[in-house]
Amino acid sequence: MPTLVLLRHGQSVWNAKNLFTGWVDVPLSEQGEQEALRGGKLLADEGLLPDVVHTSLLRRAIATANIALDAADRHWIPVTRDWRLNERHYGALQGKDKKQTLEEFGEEQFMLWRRSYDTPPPPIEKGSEFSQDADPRYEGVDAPLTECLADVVARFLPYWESRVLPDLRAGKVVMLAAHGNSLRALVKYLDGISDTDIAGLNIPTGIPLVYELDEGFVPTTPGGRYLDPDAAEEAIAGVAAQGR
Ligand code: DG2
Repeated sequence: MPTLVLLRHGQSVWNAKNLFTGWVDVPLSEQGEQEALRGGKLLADEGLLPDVVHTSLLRRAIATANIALDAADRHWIPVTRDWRLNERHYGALQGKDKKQTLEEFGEEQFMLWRRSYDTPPPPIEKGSEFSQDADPRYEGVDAPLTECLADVVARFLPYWESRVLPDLRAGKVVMLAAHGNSLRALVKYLDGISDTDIAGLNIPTGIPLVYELDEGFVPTTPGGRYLDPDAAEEAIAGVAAQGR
């Protein structure tokens, strides 16, 4: 049965500081490294050994995959990295404090920017401190200046179809090491979640979420299965409460 392991990176230093991150390339915090290690141990304990891994171009996802795969003794598997797995570009909010943003703009606007399906934050100014326009890793990419979740679905799905599905079809256990919102985009697609209901879905850091898929690549258990459901439940509440 095709098996997909989704892993949001461990806590980053900006997650710990409660800052909007998006495409800013911040490292894991010490806690995040521990979460990645725990994620890898959970995979090993379960005997769920990835054959290939796909990551974003951001070091928090890359480091998480490295640490987790090392812990599961799968550090040697083939890896593919692509900007299409990147976090949602958070536009002009990148680098801003979530609590201050909530206080300044109010709950409704804050949640529209964080969780609505189709309202992007204001675009980031080119050349500003947290923009990526001079970053060589995006050479040749029509990099966005902001994104809503619908934009992430639109840029992620071509990658899913052209790069991930062939691995699943070949019978490989596929791990995707990515981000809160890029994984929300994929889960929305896999589980057929509505544009409205996806607002209520949050993904915790560092806990593997496993999907078994049928021959049509539809999840056999909607929502998949977290390898540590109690820790996931607690961490999901923490993500939902960010900014408060
Ligand atoms: C977080 C998600 O992304 O933030 O960009 O700030 O997964 O890369 O840490 P990640 C960010 P929220 O949408 O949950 O506020």
